[in-house]
Amino acid sequence: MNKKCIGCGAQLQYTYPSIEGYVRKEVYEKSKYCERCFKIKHYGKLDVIEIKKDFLSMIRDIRNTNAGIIYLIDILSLSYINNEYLKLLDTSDIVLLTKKDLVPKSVKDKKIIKYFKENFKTKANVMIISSKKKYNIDLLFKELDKMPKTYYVIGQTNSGKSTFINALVSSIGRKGNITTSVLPNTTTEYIKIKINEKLSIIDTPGFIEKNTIYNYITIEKIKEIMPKKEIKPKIMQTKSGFTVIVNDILRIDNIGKEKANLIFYMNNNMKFTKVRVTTKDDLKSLPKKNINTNGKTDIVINGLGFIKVTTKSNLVIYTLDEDIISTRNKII
Ligand SMILES: Nc1nc2c(ncn2[C@@H]2O[C@H](COP(=O)(O)OP(=O)(O)OP(=O)(O)O)[C@@H](O)[C@H]2O)c(=O)[nH]1
Ligand SMILES: [Mg+2]
Repeated sequence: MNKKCIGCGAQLQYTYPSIEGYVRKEVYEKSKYCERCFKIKHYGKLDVIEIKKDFLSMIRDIRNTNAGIIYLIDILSLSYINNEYLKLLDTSDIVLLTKKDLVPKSVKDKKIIKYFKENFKTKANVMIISSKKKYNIDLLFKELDKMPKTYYVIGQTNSGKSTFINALVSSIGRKGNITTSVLPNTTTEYIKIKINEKLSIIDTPGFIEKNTIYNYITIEKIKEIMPKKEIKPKIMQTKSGFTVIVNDILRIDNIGKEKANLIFYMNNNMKFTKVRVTTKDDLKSLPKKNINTNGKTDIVINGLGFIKVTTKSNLVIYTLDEDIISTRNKII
């Protein structure tokens, strides 16, 4: 048995149904995909499998070769707190900020790049892409073709690595076969794609961070709350002593003396409700974090989106885990 799934990179096997790369014995010979990728592709059915990898040692191994590194970060999840993988930015040749199509059109690329370079203190070549809208994919291809070699595409799970490689492959008129999905750990092993004689791209399994909402909710929920279209910011003004509740996932209490101005950048279908701080609900029993804003603060709920707070406010945030809450200087 030495065939690999062209969707996720796992070694195909017919012995252990709950382990990566499984196909039924009868179809092993003719299968190109493992059963899980086949189900994702044809039925949109998602099964999560856990991968245990030491990503930092994986990157060390990559650095010991002549290969380059392309580091992908989902623009909506940009956060510089609690992220041990950010030190990898410095050894990356190119940083791609992905899913530009979700960011309001009024926000210019230049502004995001300037923000990123200043706040993340990197000298890497930073570009903004949307694989979904094929935005900047041709430009990037030209960049890579100037310095052709083997590049590893790395980044957090769901940052869009496989979707990006498929877009790159289709920009040169070929078909991108790698499986992509909203579930964590879609790609399980390296997948090498030869673009031309000199240029190859290797897809890798994504890093799983502790501080992302994906670790705390079901796949159905991930599908429901992941932003899918250009975000229309939702403005909520909250008086002192009032609370904003967002679906059944987030609660923000304004415990300061002044009104708070909150602008939500999340899935456009989220439901917002205002109640008094004294109102008890299930969200109030969740982990919480006190946040003081200075009028130029974004509160990032990693995986869900972010809230720009344009007032000096004293807030208490309740959500599934306090580690998914962080702050940064405002991006927009
Ligand atoms: N809106 C939008 N969604 C995107 C874009 N790129 C990827 N996605 C979505 O993001 C989700 C994750 O994409 P993948 O390409 O599977 O992410 P990955 O980084 O390969 O994830 P792992 O294999 O788990 O490490 C999927 O639902 C994609 O459709 C983009 O440019 N725009
Ligand atoms: Mg992938």
